[in-house]
Amino acid sequence: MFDSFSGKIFGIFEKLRRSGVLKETDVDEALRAIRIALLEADVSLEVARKFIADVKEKAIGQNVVKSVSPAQTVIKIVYDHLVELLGKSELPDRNKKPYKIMTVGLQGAGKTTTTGKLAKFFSKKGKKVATASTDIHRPAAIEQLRILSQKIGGIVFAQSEENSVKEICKFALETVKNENVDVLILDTAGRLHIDDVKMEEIQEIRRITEPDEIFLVADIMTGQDAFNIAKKFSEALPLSGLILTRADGDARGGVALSMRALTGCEIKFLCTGERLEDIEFFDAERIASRLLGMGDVVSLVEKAQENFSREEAEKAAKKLQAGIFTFDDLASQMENISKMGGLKTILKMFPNGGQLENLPGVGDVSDKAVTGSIAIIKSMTKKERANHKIINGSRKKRIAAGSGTTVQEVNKLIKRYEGMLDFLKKMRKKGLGKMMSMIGK
Ligand SMILES: Nc1nc2c(ncn2[C@@H]2O[C@H](COP(=O)(O)OP(=O)(O)OP(=O)(O)O)[C@@H](O)[C@H]2O)c(=O)[nH]1
Ligand SMILES: [Mg+2]
Repeated sequence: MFDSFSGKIFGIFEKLRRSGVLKETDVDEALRAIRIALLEADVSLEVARKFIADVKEKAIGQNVVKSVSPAQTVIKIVYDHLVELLGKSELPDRNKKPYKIMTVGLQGAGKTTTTGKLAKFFSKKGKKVATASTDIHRPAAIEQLRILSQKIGGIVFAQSEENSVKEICKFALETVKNENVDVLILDTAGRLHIDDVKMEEIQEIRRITEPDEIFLVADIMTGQDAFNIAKKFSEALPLSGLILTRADGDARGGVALSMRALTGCEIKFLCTGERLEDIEFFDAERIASRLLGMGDVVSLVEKAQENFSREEAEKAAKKLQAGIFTFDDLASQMENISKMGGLKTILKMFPNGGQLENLPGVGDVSDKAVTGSIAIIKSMTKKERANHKIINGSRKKRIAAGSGTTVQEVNKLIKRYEGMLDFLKKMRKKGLGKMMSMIGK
């Protein structure tokens, strides 16, 4: 969603960094370019204008041109303001018990899916979670949530058989009490539009259940409409936060960038896909780092921790640091990559990773190709895996036959592997330290 914006900003900063001695006009030019990038990302004129004015004021105040590292100082100022624009939000108070969450929103915004995602999110944090649906209007809506909850496993489906919202709420509350549930997530029916009569019903659910959080689920693909939706809902209900869905689509990101400024509502979560794990806490600092092409090492590490063990990760990191990356490592990385949501997801967290995705041979690494590659590596001998240089023509033929692939495919994989070795060398040279110093912390 932020790829194009992030790519442009990265370009602007690269230019600044390269220019050595900065002049006032260089800074002005960079700010103008950032303003255009913001507008192109669909940020409203008003927000973009204020952003640039604030950054400029700060830059003049700090006399960046005369500072020790002018480019770095400008980047730091932009970063700080971006964090402010995105708006820091508090992680929901998970220690209150029972902690009751209600999701509301327009039809098809992704409420039910998000209810499932939240259930998984809290369940993974060791909480006993219950879900229930008050959507008595759409046939199969309750069934949809039941299936989702079952898929997660360990979730209490606190659903009454009764066909009245009031009874459903009461039953859910009783179940929460009887089963000692930590977190209750209540799904509601979609509103066709904000003036829908069903708004009355939401008020009723609210009165009965007294939720700690009312999250508005809004589809980011609706673009500027999302602001009006958020504004109107917040007039009718005390919203405690927003959850933006379809952040995986090709929406331009302006909604996420300006939602906080325009509505004052905290963005709590971003949803980035249809799977139950495609949800992330909206952490302004991390997103700002990603936006500025600085990568998001923290998210990357967290994602890795969720998917493989610490020892395994440490072992792999040590080897990488030493510049060792064999075919065996590649096979196990490939397996880990698919566990972590695929290469595209991971690359986005690297500095300027959105751009890496477009490199030839990177973006097209499909799941099928990954399975094929693993088969090829498994058909190699131990020696071949440790040293690819010994793989000659006849060895290639044997490997292809053994893996049910062709010599061309074996060649392609070896080439790609060599590319990775090269990339690794470059990454080692650039170093993590430089990335961190860019953030200035
Ligand atoms: N790509 C993508 N699809 C999503 C996301 N969240 C939800 N969806 C999809 O959007 C569709 C609608 O999602 P639901 O959760 O049923 O939406 P809802 O708001 O509950 O819909 P109603 O109950 O009919 O109002 C489903 O096909 C979901 O898989 C997301 O973050 N990304
Ligand atoms: Mg629904």
